[in-house]
This record gives sequence, C-alpha cells and structure tokens, in this order.
Amino acid sequence: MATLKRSDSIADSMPEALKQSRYHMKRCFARYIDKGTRLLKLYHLMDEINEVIDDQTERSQVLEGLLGYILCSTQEAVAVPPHVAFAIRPNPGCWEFVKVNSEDLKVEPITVTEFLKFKELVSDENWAKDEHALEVDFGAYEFSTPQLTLSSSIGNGLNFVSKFITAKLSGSLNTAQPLVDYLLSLDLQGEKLMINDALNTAEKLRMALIIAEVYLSALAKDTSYQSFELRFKEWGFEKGWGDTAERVRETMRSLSEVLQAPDPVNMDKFLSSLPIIFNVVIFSPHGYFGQADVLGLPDTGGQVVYILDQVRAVEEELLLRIKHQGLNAKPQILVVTRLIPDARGTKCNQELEPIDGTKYSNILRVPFRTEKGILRRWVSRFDIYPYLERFTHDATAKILEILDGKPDLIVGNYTDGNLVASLMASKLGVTQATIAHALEKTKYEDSDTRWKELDPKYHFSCQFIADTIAMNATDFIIASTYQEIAGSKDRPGQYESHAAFTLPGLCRVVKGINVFDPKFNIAAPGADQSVYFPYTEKQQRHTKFQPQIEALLYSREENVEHIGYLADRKKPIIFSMARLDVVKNLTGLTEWYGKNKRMRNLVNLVIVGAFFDPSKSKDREETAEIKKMHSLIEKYQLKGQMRWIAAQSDRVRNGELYRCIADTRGAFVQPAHYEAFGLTVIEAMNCGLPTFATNQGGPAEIIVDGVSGFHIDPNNGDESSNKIADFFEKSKLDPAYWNMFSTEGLKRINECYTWKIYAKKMLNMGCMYSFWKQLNKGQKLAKQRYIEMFYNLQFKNLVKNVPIPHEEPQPQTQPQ
Ligand code: UDP
Ligand code: LCN
Repeated sequence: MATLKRSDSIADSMPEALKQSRYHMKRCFARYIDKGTRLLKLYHLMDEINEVIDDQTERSQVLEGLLGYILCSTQEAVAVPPHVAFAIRPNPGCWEFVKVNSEDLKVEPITVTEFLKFKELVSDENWAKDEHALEVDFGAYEFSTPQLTLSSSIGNGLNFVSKFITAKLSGSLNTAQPLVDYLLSLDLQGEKLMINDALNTAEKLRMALIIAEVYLSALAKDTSYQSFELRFKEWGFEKGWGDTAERVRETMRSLSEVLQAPDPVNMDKFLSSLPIIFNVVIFSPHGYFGQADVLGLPDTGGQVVYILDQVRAVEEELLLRIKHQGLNAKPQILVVTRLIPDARGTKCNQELEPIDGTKYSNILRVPFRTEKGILRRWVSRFDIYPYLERFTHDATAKILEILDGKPDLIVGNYTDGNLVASLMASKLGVTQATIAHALEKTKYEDSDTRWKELDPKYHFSCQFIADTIAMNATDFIIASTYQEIAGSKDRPGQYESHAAFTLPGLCRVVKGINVFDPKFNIAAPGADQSVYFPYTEKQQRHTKFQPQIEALLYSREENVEHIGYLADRKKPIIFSMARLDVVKNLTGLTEWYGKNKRMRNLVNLVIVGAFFDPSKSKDREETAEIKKMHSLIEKYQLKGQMRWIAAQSDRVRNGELYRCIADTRGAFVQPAHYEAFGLTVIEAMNCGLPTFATNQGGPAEIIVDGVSGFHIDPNNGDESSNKIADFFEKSKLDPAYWNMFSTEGLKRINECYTWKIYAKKMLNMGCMYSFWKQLNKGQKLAKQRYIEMFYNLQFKNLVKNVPIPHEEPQPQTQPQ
C-alpha cells in the first residue's frame, strides 16, 4: 500500500489521489452524503467503495494506492452535504483534518475546531452554530514546554525531560542557578539536605565540589559518611549525598559534570539520586480497596492488585535509596481510599490497615460524607463525583496528621483518584502523578457526542472533564503500555482520544491533552512472582489448595460457588477470570464456545466471575451480564462442558488455580472488547499458561502474536474460536507446541514485566519531574488557574446532576 512522505500533508496529496479515480469517487461521495448529515466510520466509507466499484481488481488498485491509504487512516468522517469532513490519523498521535466537496471533489484543510463543529452538527445543530460556544484549549498554556515530535518517542518523557533540563541549564554557570536553588530547598522534616546557604551560588558549589572530591579520593571507599560529616558541613554540604565515601564521590562527580557542561546522562543520574521522595500518598477512592475478600466485587479488580504490589515494590526501592543516601528516614506510603460502612464482610470499614509485606505502609480509609452524614453503601465509580471534593478535604486533613506534614508525591488512580490527587496536589503544591488503569472514553463508541444519551447511566460529562483536568494538572503520567497513550497504527490511544473532543451543549475541547507532551511515561506493572510462578516449579506449588481446586473445577455439585460441571475430565481447560463487566466480554467467550463444535469437542470451559444471583448485584452492568450468562448456558446447553465459578478473591489460591489449569494443558483466554492493560494476562503467563488475549488494548503489546501467546479479535468470534481450536488441535498432535507457548510467555514476562523495573522508573520520574515542575513554575501556575476555573464553573455544575442514593439516617459515629 502507498504511504505519504513525511513532508506531504493530506490536504496536499488528497486532490491528486481523488483525481486518479475521479469517476468512482464522485459516485462514492454522492453516496456518502445521500443520507444527509451523519457520522461515518471507516466501515461505512469502505462499504460504499465496495458498492461503487464492483470490479475487484479495479477496487484493489484504488485501495492499494494513495487514496486507499488516506481512507484507511481515516478515524471518522462526517457527512454534511455537500461536504464530507475527514479526521485522518496517518501516525499515532498525528491528525489532519480536511473537508471534501462531494460535487467537485475539492479538498480544503480545516482546523480541529472546524471538524468538531461538523461533528456537532449531527447531534446539536444550534450548539454547532453558536459563535460563543465554550471552547477549551489547554494548549494555550503550553507556550514554553518543549514537546516531542516523533510518534515513536511518545511515552519516553523521562529521557526527554532530562535532555530539556540539560538544555535549560546549559550556557554558563549562572544558568545552572535554578539547580542550586532547588538543592537549597531540600530538607527532611526541617533538617537541611545536600547543601546549606554557604553554597548558595553555582560557582561556590562548583569550587566546594572540587575540594570535596579531592578529600574523598584519599578515603577508603567504604568510609561512612558520619566520619567526615562535620568537615563537609563546614564546607556547606549536608546529608543526602551518600552513605559511603564512594557513593558520595559518585554523586558529587555527576553534579560536577553537570555544572561543567550539562549532559542528560549525568543529569538523570544526579537527579535520580537526590533525597526528594520519602512520603507518598496514593489515591484510589472507588470500589472495595482491601487486601482480602475484595477481588471480583464490582469496580474492584486490577487497580487494587496493581496498587498493593506497587506499594511493596516502591517501599523496597525507597528503603534502598534512603540507605544509599546515608539517611535514616522511614518512608511512609499511604493508600487512601473510601471507607465503606456496609463493607460486605471485607475490612473496608476499617480506618487504618497496615499493608502486608511492607514496613511502614498503610491503607487509610476516609468515608464519603454528604449533608446527611456518612454514606454507608458502595456507589458505582460512575456515580462517585458528588463526594470527591469533601473527601479530598477530609482526607487531606487526615494525611497531614498521619505524615506529620506534606507528602512528597501524590499519585492518583483512575478518574476519581486522579481528580482528588489534582485537588490536593495543587492545594499543597506537591508533585503529582496520575495513573489511568483505564479511561472510559474509548470503550463506548462516540461517547463524547452521545454524552447526553449516556449521561444518566454513566455520567461521562463529569468523567471526561475530570480526566481532562487531571491530565493537565498532573506533573507526570504513568501508563502501562504505549497503546494506552497513543494506540496503534489503526486505533487511537486512550489518552489520544482526549486530544480533541466535543460534548455538544457543554464544551468543545479543542486541545485536551497532547500525547507528545514529555509528561507521558511508560512503566509496565508486573505480577507478584511469589504468587504467580510457573506450574513446573513443583516444590513451590501450594499442594494444600489442590483438593479445593479439584472440587472447584470438577465436583458435580452446584452451589453458591459453582454451577455447571465438566463431564470429561481428560479435556484441557480454557480458562478466563474477570469482573463481569460488559467490556470484559466473558459472555462473548461463552457464546464463541457454545457455537464452536470443534472447540467444544477439544476443550472444557471454565469461567470465574461475579456470582449467580442477579438480584444480589447492585451493579447495573453486572446484573445484566449475570442474566446473559445464564441464558447462554441454557441456549447452548453448556452444562457438562462448562463450569461457572463465582468471583475468587484469594489470590494465592488463584495462583494455584492458573497452575492447575496449566496441568490440564489448557490455556487462558482474555476476550475483552477492550483491555487497558490486563493483569490476568501476565498472571497467566507467569504461571506458564499459554494465553490468548484480545487484540484491543494492552494485551496486544504484552503478547507477541504467535510467539509468546496469541491475539484474538473480540469482534470476530468465529475467527477467534477457530484460532483457539487450531492451537488445541496442534497441541494434541504435538505436545511440544503447547510447551513452546508456555515457555515463550514466561520469557516475555521476565524480560519486560516485573515490579522491580517499575519501582525504579517510578521513583526516577518522581525526582525528575519534581525539579522540572520547579523549572516551569510560571507556566504551571497559569495553567493551574485555568484548570481551577474550568473545575469550578463547569465540573461542579455537572456534578449536581449525579444523584445521591437515599439511605436511612444512621447515627453519625465514625466507624472503626
Ligand atoms: N481477580 C480475582 N478474582 C476474580 C476476578 C479478578 O482475583 O474473580 C483478579 C485478577 O487475578 C487480577 C485482577 O483481579 O489480578 C483483575 O485485573 P485486570 O487487570 O485483569 O482487570 P481489571 O479488573 O482491573 O479491569
Ligand atoms: C484496570 C484495567 O482495566 C486493567 O486493564 C489493568 O490491568 C488494571 O486496571 C491495572 O492497571
């Protein structure tokens, strides 16, 4: 297929491309507009081409040329007779907008604003034509931040920020003064770190470093800092450079290099070694946040697992760094969540809970309050907005009390946590990080223009604005994969979909977020390898769980924990486990299985998710999915070949469950319509279970198709189920085939997906962006003001539309 030269714009090349097939294109464009004003997706565009050019060879010629390339790069189009406007995305993050006159095929470039107006004409003509409709442009505040330019560099922010800092501090010694001022500002509970006022200029610091380095070179490498601390203090140095003469010398060397002639490598090394982060607050308000009995409950999934593993890894890394810095601090990580009085047998009604496997980290739970008192029940993440401001206020007071001061880093998770983190970070002036886990916007087609229709159920108006606020307020963003930011060749990323969008009647976001912003970073999570380890590691296996797992999988009995049964125990098992959301598509997998005779003959199906009584679920989607699952079991007569097991919250036993499935020489299948990352995918791979996972989202990046597992297309059930059946047919004939995918999956995990790699990267980001924020103070403040206005004038009004559930009044005592 043809492609564009980098210098060619679509507006320049499209006229020629249309001219080459002018006869067909005129007919085609006539068809695009003949149904009046409407949104057109790629398949609409292609369907019309197929109708108009019936000769297959001729059609292939057109589609293989430049026109085909332009059409295939089109994300969406809008027909507004006589024009058709196109949003074309030749590369991840790069968009161009044009309009084509269907009568004469004249092509004109248009701005993103004009394109959004075209879209609005479909759903709200008055708004589209309102000259004073609210336009939101966060780009207007990016006058001094350098941006990346290559799609391939997106998500590599840390590297670029160290280059940009280097450039800013280069020139003369005077230009390095901001770094000196920054070092002067560092302290630990009021005690100065690194340097004191005696070294308050770059020149003084440079000279002192020379003397200190000469002194250190005469000491034994392992001489402790204490033994020369007093002398260093006289010279103007404070603690924080290192615990031994060797480490202090190394840190000083990289700073000397930076002061002499800044370079990104030494800059990165020096900033990452600084004692900047001791106390971290991590917000995750929604769902049931706990260490036991919560997984599989509504809105309670990978985010909880991710955060608990993250805390353990980050605390370990912090302890190591603090030791290396020669300090005595005890780092505290507080995971701040919602306290739920109606805790469904979990500990979510407890205020403080130490985190297992850590020394100083805790979960802090703060209740949601309304005028009527404390909210007792769980609320869906979609309905959570009315409580967040008060929650931030209450949580901030508690955090300051527990930490005895401000934290050094505030990390938000998901829309609600990121909004709360933004409010708190801006109030306290603390560095902020955001993690999305999943943004909802791309999960529902045209969710921006259709917001009015979707709002009663999902409150997307609140969600998309909250997300846009947090993305702009935050100092850095941690994504799990590239695709989360900028998608793939064919599909825009989750963040990218916030670059420009419109909520007709509310606001037109012409620049929401720029994926080329150096705040974006990729740090992929891992899976706890003491829980998820290969099925082949016989000595480590939790044999005590095996009888329970055996009953879970094979007992004939139906009860609250399992229904359906597996008549033929000799067949391998295909296994899936997830929350029972529509997007997870467990019902889709059940249907593929039901329909595919070949697959049914080869394997059994085991699904773990939710529970079986729809009347017991308070979650709208879960209720519908439970009912659907029952009807599929009935429709395809799956009893005897399928086991449906209720949500399983014991992760240690779940680890063994994955391994027991591997013992049957089965596979894990993750069939989601869209999966942001997919922790179950890496859990299964860690256990040596061959894995099939959706090609929509993170798993497409985790698995190399046909090497370390397989991609499946959730929109093409027949193709996907046949791919699974082919694998089992081949594995039956040649067991080495199954072994190969088991081993390659494990290899992939150990190379790319571990928590150790993650923790290092995250703390390096914390250090680097804390300084970067300081360097860009002016711009940050201006943007902050704009965000505050948007929050107050727009977001807070929308929140008023979200209903607060009625509860019987309760005594207002603070639960324990
Ligand atoms: N999980 C579980 N029991 C269940 C369903 C899920 O323990 O019944 C765990 C699963 O092992 C994984 C997490 O919940 O650790 C789900 O994470 P994932 O990233 O796959 O999806 P999410 O729920 O976050 O969308
Ligand atoms: C939320 C999701 O939907 C998953 O795709 C992720 O794996 C999980 O969070 C952890 O980040």
